[in-house]
Amino acid sequence: MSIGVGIIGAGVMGADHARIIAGQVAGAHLVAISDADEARAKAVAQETGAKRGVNDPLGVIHDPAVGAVLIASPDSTHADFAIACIKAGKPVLCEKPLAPTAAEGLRVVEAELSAGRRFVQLGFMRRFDPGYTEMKSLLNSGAYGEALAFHCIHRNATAPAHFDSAAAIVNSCVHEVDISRFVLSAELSAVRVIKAKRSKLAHFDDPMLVVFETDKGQLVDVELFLNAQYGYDVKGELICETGTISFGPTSNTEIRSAGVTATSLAPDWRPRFAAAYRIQNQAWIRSIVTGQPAGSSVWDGYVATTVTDAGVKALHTGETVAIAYEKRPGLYS
Ligand code: ISE
Repeated sequence: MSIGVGIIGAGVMGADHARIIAGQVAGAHLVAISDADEARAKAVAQETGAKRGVNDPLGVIHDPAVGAVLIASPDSTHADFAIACIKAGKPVLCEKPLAPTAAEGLRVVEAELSAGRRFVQLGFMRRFDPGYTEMKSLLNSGAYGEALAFHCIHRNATAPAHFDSAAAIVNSCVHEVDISRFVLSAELSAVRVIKAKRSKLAHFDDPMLVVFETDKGQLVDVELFLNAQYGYDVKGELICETGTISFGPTSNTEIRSAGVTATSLAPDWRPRFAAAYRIQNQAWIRSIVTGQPAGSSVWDGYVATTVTDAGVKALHTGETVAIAYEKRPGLYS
């Protein structure tokens, strides 16, 4: 059986997902791609062998040949499209973040609760990255004692022109929020944002240090530097009682020349997390067949936006902000 996939959004991530579904995922085929720019949808459809490229997101969701929907449209549209899919009874892989704010994200939780089952997998792809998954299983082995702190580095070469300091937290730091909850099996309970000296090459507060406390008393510190110029660089180092755990270089090829040893860095997250995206998308298709949900849930998406709401407040006030959540419904236990 092959599942017909419809994609909403044919931008950077929509096009990347289309290529992954078409070329690297078993048990699925592309049916339709929708984008507000119909020419872009048609171009991606033609490149990836999808039957049609359109500007009709609801038409794609309701197309009987579409058995599952991948949402990669602008962040502010994720929640409404996810709710339309839940109402249509279609499984969804929704790019992060679930919504720009927790209040909007909660509407998707409520839609799943009304439907009585989970439909949406959130695209926090790092949960499928071999580096982070091994880090989590090494921690869980108990061989290094308890985790005490987690140092995270999140650097982009350049940030898009529409980004501001809040977007750095809502759109970029949200990855660290989800992955630290995943690795530490803990909830984030407070957040503080410290601004560094601003780079002359940045148009918002960049770099920043975002410091979280967890409900287990651990610290998670995130260096966010979205105009680092030199490339895309994500690092994580877990500090445990008897050792540290971090992942190695992501390029296997090392060049030694002219007195220098070099490994290359990806220009952005797509090559850096190529394995994670492929494994994630395959896990999504498999979960539709088995009925066993995979990856982050809508609840995880709501929690992440609750944390980033608090992060934006901490950014504006300079204070440490406590984070409070709704009660977790049984559907997500
Ligand atoms: C972007 O939207 C992503 O999701 C990338 O993974 C992240 O590293 C980048 O900072 C975001 O802007």
